[in-house]
Order: sequence, then C-alpha cells, then structure tokens
Amino acid sequence: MTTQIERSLVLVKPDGFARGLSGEVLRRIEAKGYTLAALAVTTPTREQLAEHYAEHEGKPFYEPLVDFMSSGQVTAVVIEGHRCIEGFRALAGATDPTAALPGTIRGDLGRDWGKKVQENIVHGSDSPESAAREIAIWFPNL
Ligand code: D4T
Repeated sequence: MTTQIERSLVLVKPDGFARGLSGEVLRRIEAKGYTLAALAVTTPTREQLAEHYAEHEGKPFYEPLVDFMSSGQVTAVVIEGHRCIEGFRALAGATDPTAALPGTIRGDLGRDWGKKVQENIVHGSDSPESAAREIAIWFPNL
C-alpha cells in the first residue's frame, strides 16, 4: 500500500515574477521530481490575500505583506508528489532570504531589500491542512 499523493500550493511572489524567476522556480520543482497539477498567472486581490494570510492578521508585517503581495502578478502552482509540502519548503529555504542557505531558492535568488516585509520569491504550504485551504483559495475549481 502506498500513501496518498500529497499536493502543495506554491506561489512565485510579485518580486520573483517581476524578475522573471517563475521558470527557474518551476525548473527546480520539476528537477526535484514533483509534477505540476495546476498553473495560473494572476494578480491577487486583497480579499484573496486576507484569506490566505489570515493567521498573520494583526502582526506588524501583515499590511506591508498584503501591499506587497497585491502589487503585481504572481504565478500560482499546485504541485504534486509524496511529501512535496516538506520537500518544497526545503527547496525554498528559510523565510529570511539573508539566512536561507545557498542551494535553496531564497538563498540563491533572494536578498533583503530593507523593506517592512521580507520579499522572498516564493510561498509554499506548510501542512496538508494549509495546502487544502490554500488550494481552495487559488484554484476553487480544482
Ligand atoms: P510564506 O508563507 O510566504 O511561504 O512564507 P513562510 O511560510 O516562510 O513564512 P510565514 O508564513 O511565517 O510568513 C509569511 C510572509 O511574511 C513575511 N514575513 C514573515 C516577514 O516579512 N517578516 C516576518 O517576521 C515573518 C515571520 C515573509 C513571508
């Protein structure tokens, strides 16, 4: 018996999209062996982001985060594969791009720009529950 195939919601954030890094992020996901189940380019609404980042509401970086995430296009992706939630977070690296290890997406491609919110190229779901909740926000018809 095999375990159920897992899904995760990945976003290439407005900083990564504007720098033309969507392809590089997708390349790393596919090179790792995960598959793409859905893909869309979209400009997030503040309502969508309020739902997505509900756990952070009230924190000092919340408003700058919603401003940043609604500032431009993102590439939204559903990836698939056993343990892809944990696996993509390892590919992404630490939240702080300065501390993220070389070899990771944030460590190789991100840096601190001295802003009120960390612009760190990608988002990845952090649990199966978050993944199910987030996929329903970004891909309601999936
Ligand atoms: P996301 O959710 O974007 O994949 O990032 P992480 O899972 O790595 O980080 P998070 O949810 O804790 O934070 C969401 C988003 O807010 C920014 N942030 C976070 C920030 O600017 N300052 C902070 O202190 C924290 C914790 C970065 C990612």
